[in-house]
Amino acid sequence: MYKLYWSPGSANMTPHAILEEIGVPYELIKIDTSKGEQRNPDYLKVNPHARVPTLVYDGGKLMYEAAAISLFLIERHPGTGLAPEPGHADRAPFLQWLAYLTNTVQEACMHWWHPENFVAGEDHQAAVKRTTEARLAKMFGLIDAHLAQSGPYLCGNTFYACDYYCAMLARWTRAMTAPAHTHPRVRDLVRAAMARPAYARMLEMEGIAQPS
Ligand SMILES: N[C@@H](CCC(=O)N[C@@H](CS)C(=O)NCC(=O)O)C(=O)O
Repeated sequence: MYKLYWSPGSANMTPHAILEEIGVPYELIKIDTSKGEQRNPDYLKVNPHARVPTLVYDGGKLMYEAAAISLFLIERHPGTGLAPEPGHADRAPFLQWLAYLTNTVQEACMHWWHPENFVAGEDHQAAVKRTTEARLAKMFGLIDAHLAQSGPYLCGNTFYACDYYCAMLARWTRAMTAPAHTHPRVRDLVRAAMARPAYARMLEMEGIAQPS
């Protein structure tokens, strides 16, 4: 049975929704990052990077990185349709979007949520947040333009795990001046994710809501 270490609304959202899509039994182990539980010695043995999510599989093997966990789970459980097979025409854009979202958009979100990890001093941190917010607005603007031209989903007509990832990151912008879902096509994508029972169950289980 899988175990997923998670914290409400964190990068676990996507792998958590995918576990719900797959429908296998799994155990959730809460690590409340708002209380600093990711730095508890016991959890550091699980993930020395002090981050969530971490997946436990095959009776004790450990894996972290939300995008990698997502792909790993999908490939282990064929039939979800959440990733195009190698050779499929959607494979290249799927990999592109998943990597872009986790490398670039997610990192920018981390600058906004945790400017103290990047620079000292309140003024500097406020400046990092302002700059990051403008960068994220531009990124989601470009995503919105792409969806307008080639959507309704990131790879066209099929909803994949990269769309879940985009919906998750859109939620992370909810406290910004111009949240991602104020872009109409991004909003439609978020609504499409929320309309999937697995994503809706994940939101409920994590005790979180998503503006859209
Ligand atoms: N690249 C990692 C990042 C995970 C990550 O940053 N998780 C955040 C929550 S969204 C976390 O654990 N933060 C705790 C901390 O920064 O101390 C992934 O995608 O899994």
